[in-house]
Amino acid sequence: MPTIHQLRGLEILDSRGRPTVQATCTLASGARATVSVPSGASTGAAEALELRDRDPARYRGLGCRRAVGHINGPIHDALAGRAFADQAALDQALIALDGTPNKARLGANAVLAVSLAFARAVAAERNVPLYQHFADILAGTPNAALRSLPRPTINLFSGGKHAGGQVPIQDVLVVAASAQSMDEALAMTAAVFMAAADLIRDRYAMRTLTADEGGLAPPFAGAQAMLDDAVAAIRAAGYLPGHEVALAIDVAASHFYHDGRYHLDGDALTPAQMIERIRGWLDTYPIVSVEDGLAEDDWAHWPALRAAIGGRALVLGDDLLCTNPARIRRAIHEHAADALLLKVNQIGTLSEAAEACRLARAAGWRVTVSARSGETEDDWLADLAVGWAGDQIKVGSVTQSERLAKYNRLLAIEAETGLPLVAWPAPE
Ligand code: 2PG
Ligand code: MG
Repeated sequence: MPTIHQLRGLEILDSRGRPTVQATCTLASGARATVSVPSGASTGAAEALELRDRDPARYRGLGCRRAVGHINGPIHDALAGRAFADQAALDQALIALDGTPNKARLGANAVLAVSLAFARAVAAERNVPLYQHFADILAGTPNAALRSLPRPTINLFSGGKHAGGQVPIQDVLVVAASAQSMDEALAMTAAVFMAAADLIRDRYAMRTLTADEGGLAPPFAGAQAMLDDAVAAIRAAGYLPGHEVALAIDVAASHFYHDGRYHLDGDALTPAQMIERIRGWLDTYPIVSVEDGLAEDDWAHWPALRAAIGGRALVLGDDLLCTNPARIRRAIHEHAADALLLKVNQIGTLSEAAEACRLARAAGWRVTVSARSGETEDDWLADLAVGWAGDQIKVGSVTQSERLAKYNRLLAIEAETGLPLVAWPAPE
């Protein structure tokens, strides 16, 4: 049984230059692993609490010394010398030690770093690849079968909180629908990205300056211009929109929803009008996935959104669900969505994220495994997406090393396993 010898935390910097948490777990066997955790900007209100120092004199209050102190102090003190039968036992101990519903005492950043570092150390102790260990954790058995590689949904254009809010829609993503392999999906997406960069230079007289997740972020006139330009880039790269390359969008609607209205492109839309707007986009553009088409607290209208677009595009919940099993249960019950955006730091332990994944699967939902806008060079997310058989992976653009670390790891896993790319979306 894996026995924890030592836990150590370190404050490091993420891709935005903001502090985040790294943890190293050493087991009694000598196996040792280090993990870094990401951080969001367009966060859901129901996410577990990311503990920040709130000292305005240092990193504008965003320091993580308290979270790191919790790893080196109370978490190490409580867990060192103890043996844990499995990941669930370790995570239970962390949840009990924290004692709050949202990890507010120790910090979800501290708790998740330990949860993941333990997983990676145990994988090393078992001498199995991390993706296999993740698969075994989800299945609850060793040597669980691996199914497929996730199809990447790759950031092309950015807006919202990741790009200074020049346009309300947060992401327009490229889906290499006809790609047969990860290698092909990345090459196709890179071709679209380069075509888009040329188009942006000509149309907006802009260099290829990129947003938080590496997407292009010119001053689009509105959502429609963003989507028109994406389709133009697909064509310019020589692909047939919809058939070879499709689009996914993260509307991130929570961030422009106030007083019951969606403030989009100069309009103040009612929820019904917002749903119609999205349906109109689906009629015009090859969109196969719509994330957060409505706001996180607009529960009353999500079922109507699903009824309007379900079957044509995924109705993907991010802020709505926050990888939170209770919220996912409610969404399943109310037919509010049909796909889960899974971000482990929204909930704070691997075991709770696994429960979220199992719930979604049992309801017949698709699962998109997602990075955060503030990432690190760590690549564990690629292993998680393969181990948990994510249908999609969302990591950001094909630029910037904190994004490419995950794509490069997916290429290595593809070469190692020969797994096929998941069949989605269905060929037209
Ligand atoms: C999202 C994520 C990733 P953030 O909204 O889906 O794109 O953003 O990490 O800022 O929450
Ligand atoms: Mg989102």
